Amino acid sequence: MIAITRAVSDAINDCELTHVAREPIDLEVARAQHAAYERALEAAQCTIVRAAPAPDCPDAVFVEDTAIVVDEVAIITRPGAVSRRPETAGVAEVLQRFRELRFIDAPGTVDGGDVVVAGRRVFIGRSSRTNDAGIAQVRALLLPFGYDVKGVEVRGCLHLKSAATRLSEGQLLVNPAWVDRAAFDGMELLDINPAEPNAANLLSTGDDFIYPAAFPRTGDLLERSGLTLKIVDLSELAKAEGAVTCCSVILTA
Ligand code: CIR
Repeated sequence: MIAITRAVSDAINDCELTHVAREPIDLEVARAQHAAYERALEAAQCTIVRAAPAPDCPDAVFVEDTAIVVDEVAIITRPGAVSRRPETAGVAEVLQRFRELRFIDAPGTVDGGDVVVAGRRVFIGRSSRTNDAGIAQVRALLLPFGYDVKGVEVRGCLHLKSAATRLSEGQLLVNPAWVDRAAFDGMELLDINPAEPNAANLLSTGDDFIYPAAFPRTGDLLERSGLTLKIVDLSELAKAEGAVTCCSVILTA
């Protein structure tokens, strides 16, 4: 597997924030945590490929939002936040080595953080970042490859992946306060511990799982259900409203 990552920008303190109050982010700590995250990805059988740094893009470290990658193709998104649109070129530059590229066009907007792929099913959050035109474009681009794309309402959080992520092809980890269970008909759902609302963001890379230290109760639940977790501390990037899935784009080589 390949994990595309990107350095934490010098400007991260100017990041977009939606549901989190601004607090100073310590750049050195954020960079050390990001380096440990990359090591966890390597331990999870990923080869790291870094996009060129984008020091003028405060949110550049959150590469997930710039692309949707499946085995057949990569879709370069048009992020919902205008400040994030300059991030896509550098990720496209890397991804074109591995996949044919397609692009989301105006008026469509999509953040990769809204896109959950589970086998041939693709759930896309309708959020402050992703609109219906964007969802329709992803549907049209993936239909020829046999993917079923479904728009899903999210509330109270930034992205669909704040509320639901993939545990396996048929199973999701969810926070039912932020997304209705009924949206995922046919999938098996595991609920987070409700005392940890941000705990539904888990990163799976094949058979390995990377999970934040911040959610020990849900972490326990996952381990009791048989998963082995690689635990990382991303507390500084959480101040920029980032989590474990946001900091990489995972693809099969
Ligand atoms: C933003 O608001 O766009 C960034 N500060 C955080 C993006 C996090 N990305 C993600 O969850 N996929």
